[in-house]
Amino acid sequence: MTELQALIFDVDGTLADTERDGHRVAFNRAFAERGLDWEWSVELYGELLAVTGGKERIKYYLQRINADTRAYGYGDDFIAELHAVKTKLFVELLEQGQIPLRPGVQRLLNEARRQRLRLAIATTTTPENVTALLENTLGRESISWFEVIAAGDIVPAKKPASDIYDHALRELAIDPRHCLAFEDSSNGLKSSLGAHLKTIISVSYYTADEDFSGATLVLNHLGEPDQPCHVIAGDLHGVTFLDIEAVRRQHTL
Ligand code: XBP
Ligand code: MG
Repeated sequence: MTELQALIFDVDGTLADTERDGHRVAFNRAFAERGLDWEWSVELYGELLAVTGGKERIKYYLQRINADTRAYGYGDDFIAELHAVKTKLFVELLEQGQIPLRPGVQRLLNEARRQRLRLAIATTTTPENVTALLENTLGRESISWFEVIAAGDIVPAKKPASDIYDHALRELAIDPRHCLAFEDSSNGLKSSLGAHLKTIISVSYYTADEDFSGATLVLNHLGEPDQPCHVIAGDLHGVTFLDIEAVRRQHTL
């Protein structure tokens, strides 16, 4: 019997659509603050998202896209310091309430807690970003709702490697058959599937056209009673938003 016991959530794109108006804006502000004339447009940032992790993304940009010869002198310490500025600016955006949770997220978390499901997070993003997002949307005490917050550089290989989900599962001391993951991107899906997790996708701004083969269900968002979601792949069995009963049904498929 593989009863559902735990839900593991990605953060960026899944809990909130953070990339275009959050991370991208913070990167550009950090570049300006450090006197760099780099500008990541909405379109360019979509390409850069193929690389998960902010520090890794800056490095890739310097190696492959920015032909500025000054860039050759920018080593890992410089990138780490620039990225710390970006994290500070991203947290400021969250504190200003600029980045809301996606439809259905708060409702589903509340229902999961009422039904005593265990909760965890598995994300590429920096731990401060997770804490700030939770605190500024769900309140300070919401950090404690999550038994495990697996984030950032805690594992050597970021998504699409399965390491971050493997780590979260180890910390939860649970078999993946008792869990279900929530993701928004193909890199995230590769990671969760690599950890043998059934996965529900809610596509986000940058990921709508990605390949989600292997996902149990693909939605435009999780939906609310007054805001029906749209099924992109899979079967929601006639309901118009994802509640825990629907999650349990997906888990048995
Ligand atoms: C999210 C990311 C992150 C964020 C930025 O991927 O790729 O890098 O863009 O966060 P996922 P940091 O949702 O698949 O976990 O700058 O803190 O790395
Ligand atoms: Mg994501």
